[in-house]
Amino acid sequence: MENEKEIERIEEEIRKTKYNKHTQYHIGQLKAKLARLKEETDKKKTVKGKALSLRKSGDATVLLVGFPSVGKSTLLNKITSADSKTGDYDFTTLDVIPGMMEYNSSRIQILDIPGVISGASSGKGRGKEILSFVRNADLILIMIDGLEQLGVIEKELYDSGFRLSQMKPDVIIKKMDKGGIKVSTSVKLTHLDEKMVKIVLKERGYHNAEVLIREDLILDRLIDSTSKNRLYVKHLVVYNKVDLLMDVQRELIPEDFIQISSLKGGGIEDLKKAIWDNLGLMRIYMKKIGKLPDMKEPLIIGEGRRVIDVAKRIHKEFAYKIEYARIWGPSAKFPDQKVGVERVLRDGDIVELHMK
Ligand SMILES: Nc1nc2c(ncn2[C@@H]2O[C@H](COP(=O)(O)OP(=O)(O)OP(=O)(O)O)[C@@H](O)[C@H]2O)c(=O)[nH]1
Ligand SMILES: [Mg+2]
Repeated sequence: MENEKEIERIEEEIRKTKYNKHTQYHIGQLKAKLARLKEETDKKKTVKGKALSLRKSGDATVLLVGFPSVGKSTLLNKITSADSKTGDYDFTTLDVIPGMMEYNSSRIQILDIPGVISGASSGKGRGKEILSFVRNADLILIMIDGLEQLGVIEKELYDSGFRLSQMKPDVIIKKMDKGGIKVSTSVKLTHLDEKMVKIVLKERGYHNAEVLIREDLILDRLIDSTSKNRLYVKHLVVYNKVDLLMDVQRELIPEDFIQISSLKGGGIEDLKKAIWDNLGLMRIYMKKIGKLPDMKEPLIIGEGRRVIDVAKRIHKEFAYKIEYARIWGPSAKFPDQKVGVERVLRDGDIVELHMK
């Protein structure tokens, strides 16, 4: 309770204070303190309210969020197969409606959590509750049926620690035993200086540390870099019910939003493809020596993975046993190319593993 009052007071002060040369360090300190207080309250909540757990199922997990009645359930029914098996959930305090979408031979779990955003407009969002729950979401789909909803949802997710389609701050903080706070940078900082870094780190509980900054940080990202419960996850905005809009209204929708009609079916294939593209998955077809490749059930694995990662996925021990591979398909320079275990694969490759 004490913390909550203090949080409100600081938020108010930050709102009222203009950011300039004279106030910047004070604001920096306030923001860092705010982050600390919020983390403390969140921790208490998690202990009391039982951390929710989600068993991962399928090749990737997508979280669907949006205001009530935007059409989340309608979409889920349309893109997931009714008979597909889904994971088990701890329904302690949240309703989760899971569905499994099959696409490009992969199984993508889509979670609809009604009520997450409903409280946002009243300032009582449940975003924080779901934060621990969805730590392993690979993609967030924000569904809207009006442009004005987006800001509210984004703010709710931001306040809950989500950093949508952002890179993790390129900052390394190493705790030390003594020596105070030492800051080194590999780029010129144009938004803040060493003094600010020290103020923020001290407020976040670092007294002796080596900090290496490798991007032109802004204050909020500096604070993010000192926080453990930030979630850097990709997102897509899906504009639903476009069947109700006139052409002139549709033209106002930003180009990178995916326009669909869950009810009539328009845009659904584009959406599925966008989900696949943003998850960064690849299909690797396995071939046994002397046999034809299995073109029906590829191994689904993240982009940028190597031969050795594929081997490991098939059997833990293969990591030590594998000697080389033969490959066909998009990444092979020629069919039946012999490659080493560090070779990075591409979507659609056929791989034959050779053991020692
Ligand atoms: N015209 C039109 N109506 C739609 C579309 N998608 C959903 N609806 C309608 O919108 C209403 C709400 O849809 P739901 O799928 O239940 O919405 P929801 O987001 O799951 O709502 P909550 O579970 O309450 O959060 C229903 O009457 C749907 O038929 C669409 O693409 N076009
Ligand atoms: Mg629903």
